[in-house]
Amino acid sequence: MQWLKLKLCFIFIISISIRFSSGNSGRDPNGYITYCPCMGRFGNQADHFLGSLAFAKALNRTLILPPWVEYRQGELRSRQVPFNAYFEVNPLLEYHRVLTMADFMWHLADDVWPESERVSFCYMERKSLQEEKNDPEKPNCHAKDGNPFGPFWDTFHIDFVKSEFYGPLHFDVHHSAVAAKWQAKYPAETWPVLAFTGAPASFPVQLENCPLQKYLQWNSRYRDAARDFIKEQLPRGAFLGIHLRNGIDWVRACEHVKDSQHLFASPQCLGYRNERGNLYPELCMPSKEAIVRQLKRTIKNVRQTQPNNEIKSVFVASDSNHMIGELNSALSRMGISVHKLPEDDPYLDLAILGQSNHFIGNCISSYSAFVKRERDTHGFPTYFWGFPNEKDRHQPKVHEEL
Ligand SMILES: Nc1nc2c(ncn2[C@@H]2O[C@H](COP(=O)(O)OP(=O)(O)OP(=O)(O)O)[C@@H](O)[C@H]2O)c(=O)[nH]1
Ligand SMILES: *[C@@H]1O[C@H](CO)[C@@H](O)[C@H](O)[C@H]1NC(C)=O
Repeated sequence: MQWLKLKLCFIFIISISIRFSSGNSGRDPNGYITYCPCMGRFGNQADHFLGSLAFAKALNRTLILPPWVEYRQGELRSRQVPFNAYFEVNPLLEYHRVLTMADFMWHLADDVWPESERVSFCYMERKSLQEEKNDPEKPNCHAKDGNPFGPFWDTFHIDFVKSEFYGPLHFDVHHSAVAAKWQAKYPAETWPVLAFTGAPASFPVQLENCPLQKYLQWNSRYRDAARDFIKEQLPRGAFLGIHLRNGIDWVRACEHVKDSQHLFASPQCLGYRNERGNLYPELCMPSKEAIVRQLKRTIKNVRQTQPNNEIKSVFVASDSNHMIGELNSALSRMGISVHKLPEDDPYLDLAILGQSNHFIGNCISSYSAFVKRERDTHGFPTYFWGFPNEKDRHQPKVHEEL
């Protein structure tokens, strides 16, 4: 046992010295980007993260990894959870220079970003909700106005002394020469840190940035917890993971289906230019009957096409109604058991869905989109509720495309 301890100790020392030589010690002459993931919950923030990572790379600035912003029922202020509470930092370094916000603030901020030089960046003036703060002579980003804006920067005791309006510059580094324009307008010598009031990225995530998901890897805590759950709680054999997004907020979100071409993550199944069709309600909110029908169809399909790797169980992730009773009674005759986590954990749900042999997600949900992107990096299959549209199923053309 002793050699193992020694070896671990050795690895530990090496990794410490790597940390100091690469990330923490030196100041990046090409500057930094920091931003508040101030829009939406995890799925939205993850979309924004990938875009921000690509943006930082295009500008060749180090990306400061923001904490994740979380909302708890009954709390007025958001909570900030360190980036590495869920994900590894090191794999990201294979793509680009990054460091956690805590590392930056503790080790570099005094030198790189003194309090008197903290400028917040927004596209154009943002009005404060408190009317008396709006000075027509002095437009401002009001970067700390409201929740989660204030609580986010407060986590690291950051206040801004000035605002900078960067319009008409934008973040689409893939389809324009805008990165060079950023560098020309905001050189790192005079602007060592660009601090954005929101993510420097689009929502939903651009197609070009989806593959960056491969650098976003669950930390060992989540990898182990997912593996243990699968091994200990699910019957041996393949399992089908499903995401049921059906809480009351979702019912309301789905009302927007009728007046849009795209809604949230819908390009993941419909295509960014609606190449694979237009929105319809069942994509957002499938009926219970449709869910059961699609589950049975998927399980039978896998039985026929992969007889050696039959689906033995279904793992359900949901923000609201897991339908465990209904699904168990519908599927038990097929010899399938239905499972969920004993305690709600949106991150563990995601990590398990990422590992399932098959996955049915909600095309509109960016939470489902996280799972799809992760699975795509492994070549694991993803399907969506109500897709393709049952009404089109008889038309051979749609079938062929898929
Ligand atoms: N535990 C758990 N939580 C979920 C699940 N689905 C959604 N949620 C919660 O609901 C949030 C949904 O917000 P996002 O992650 O931004 O994704 P979205 O589905 O596009 O939803 P909106 O942004 O609210 O329109 C998640 O971050 C979770 O906190 C689930 O399957 N399991
Ligand atoms: C990008 O930044 C790094 C670190 O500051 C630097 O070593 C490298 O030369 C830069 N690359 C370009 C193309 O400017």
